[in-house]
Amino acid sequence: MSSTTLSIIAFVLFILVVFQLARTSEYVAVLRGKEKSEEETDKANAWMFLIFMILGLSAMFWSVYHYKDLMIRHSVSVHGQWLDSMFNVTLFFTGTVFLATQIMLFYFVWKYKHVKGRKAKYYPENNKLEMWWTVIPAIVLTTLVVIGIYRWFQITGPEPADSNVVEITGQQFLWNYRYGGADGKLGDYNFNYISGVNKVGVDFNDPASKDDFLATEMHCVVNKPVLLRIRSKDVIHDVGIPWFRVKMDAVPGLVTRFWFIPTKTTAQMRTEMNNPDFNFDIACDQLCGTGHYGMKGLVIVETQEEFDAWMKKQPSFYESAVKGTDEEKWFASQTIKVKSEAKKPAAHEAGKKE
Ligand SMILES: [Cu+2]
Repeated sequence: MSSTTLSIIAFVLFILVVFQLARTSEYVAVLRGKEKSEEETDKANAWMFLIFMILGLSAMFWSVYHYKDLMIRHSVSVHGQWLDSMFNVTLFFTGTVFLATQIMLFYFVWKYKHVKGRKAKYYPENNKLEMWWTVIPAIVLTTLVVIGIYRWFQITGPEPADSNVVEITGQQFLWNYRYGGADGKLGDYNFNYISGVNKVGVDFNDPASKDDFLATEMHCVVNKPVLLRIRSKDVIHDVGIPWFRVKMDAVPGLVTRFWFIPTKTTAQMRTEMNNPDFNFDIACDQLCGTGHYGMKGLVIVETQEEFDAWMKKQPSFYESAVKGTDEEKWFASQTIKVKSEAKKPAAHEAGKKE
């Protein structure tokens, strides 16, 4: 006999025992007098409510304390600190209300349990009380929402002029990063130009694209604003960088954006966390397919000098991967002026020339 069958039999027997016990207690009640036993049951229930509350709240506080290290408690970006303080203020108000109402709910069940001869107080309304419990939450919630909207406009507003621009393109199941190169300007793109070689559809007819380079990880300068220009090649992804409190959808056919200022370098974090392997991770925050879990990206935050040295080593994408290949010839043949109508020949799309 398998263990599953045994477990099922045990479970059925257990249910039968509980059922029999309930019936027995019913017979006992009949023998002892119904009213007396009802009062005793109410009393037992009231105490169970009180015990449930104490156990439940203790378990809640214990789990918050026990799992506190699983949370990323300190954000490492400027707007992240705003978001965190908003989160804490919201948690303070909602937490206070939660504790007060839950304690009252269970305590009152215990305090006002059925006792023979006790009558409930008739208390139909109290306008003053109702006014206060409407006005106070209204003020608190309006304040929270107004602060939230103000911060949201700051976060999603125009990026500072000295921002480093990074184009991040999601695809099933990885991230592509493109930098503007020496001129700091990202060249144009067109999804029709996407091929096996031209991974994110860079438009090489745009002079600004000639020095663009593709990177395998994102590099940022500490305390310098970074503007992410977010694209997707296939389905909706989402750029999530928990340490920076960055989260924005990557939507096919659109460029979404998010700017942020990292406040600590990777090296600083490694010392602070006492972890030489520490890294800022990018996760895809949108369930985008079977390989979704594998869409991990890397952000290196470094000093301006380190960043410049890294950038100098990056070969231009055009020079290293396109120049002198069939891809270049194909591009040269493009006379399409209206980009949205650009269409590639089937052979090119299938990547046969590679
Ligand atoms: Cu994804």
